[in-house]
Amino acid sequence: MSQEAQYIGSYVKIEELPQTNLPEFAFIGRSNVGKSTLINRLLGRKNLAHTSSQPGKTRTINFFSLGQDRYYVDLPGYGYAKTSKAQRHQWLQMVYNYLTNRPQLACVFVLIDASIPPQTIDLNFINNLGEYGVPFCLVFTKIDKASTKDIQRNIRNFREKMQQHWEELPPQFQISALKNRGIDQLRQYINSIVANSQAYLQTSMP
Ligand SMILES: Nc1nc2c(ncn2[C@@H]2O[C@H](COP(=O)(O)OP(=O)(O)OP(=O)(O)O)[C@@H](O)[C@H]2O)c(=O)[nH]1
Ligand SMILES: [Mg+2]
Repeated sequence: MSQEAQYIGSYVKIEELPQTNLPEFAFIGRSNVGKSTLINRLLGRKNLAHTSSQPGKTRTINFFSLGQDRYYVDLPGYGYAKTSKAQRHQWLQMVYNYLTNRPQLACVFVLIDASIPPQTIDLNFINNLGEYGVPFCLVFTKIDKASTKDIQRNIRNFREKMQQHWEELPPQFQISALKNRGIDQLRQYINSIVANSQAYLQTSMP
């Protein structure tokens, strides 16, 4: 099967999204955490998803396909200081509407910057996902950006903070999208979900 990467489209309304039953994998996290960079890695392309050193680059729900069996969905990040109240409100509506009303959504990857200590905004976002019952995985990223000791301490502290609210922690990955580290493990995890969803579709056919 071809593994060709394609840009499908950019959307602001849930009703406009592609109507297929392909499994979707969405990437969310603070602005500038590296969502678009990671999607490019998974697609094997340099800048199909637009990246920037300035936060607030991705503003819409952007769909990409890889091969013919999945979509990767790039979302605008949260926590960008220069957004107005109205823009923040619009973001909340658009992103939560997508995350809570999309049966095709197989997994949400929440990106956490592992080069800095735990951020309340990330913990709050994750707790909200829990309240809405949205399944997610954690992707600790930018592991190239600090010493291994600092990275591991930040990750340990983040897990400890999460354990104050969660009995069980979700699957976790440690990556550097910039240096191409940990990407294969993430890709394998996604591939296994895609394979399972194909098996499910086949067995549930009339
Ligand atoms: N050191 C390091 N930098 C990274 C990594 N991933 C992304 N970056 C850098 O972080 C900056 C932001 O990357 P983007 O992929 O545009 O971030 P984003 O999360 O899509 O940001 P928004 O679209 O604004 O929400 C860019 O300068 C990237 O080169 C990484 O793993 N390590
Ligand atoms: Mg982006």
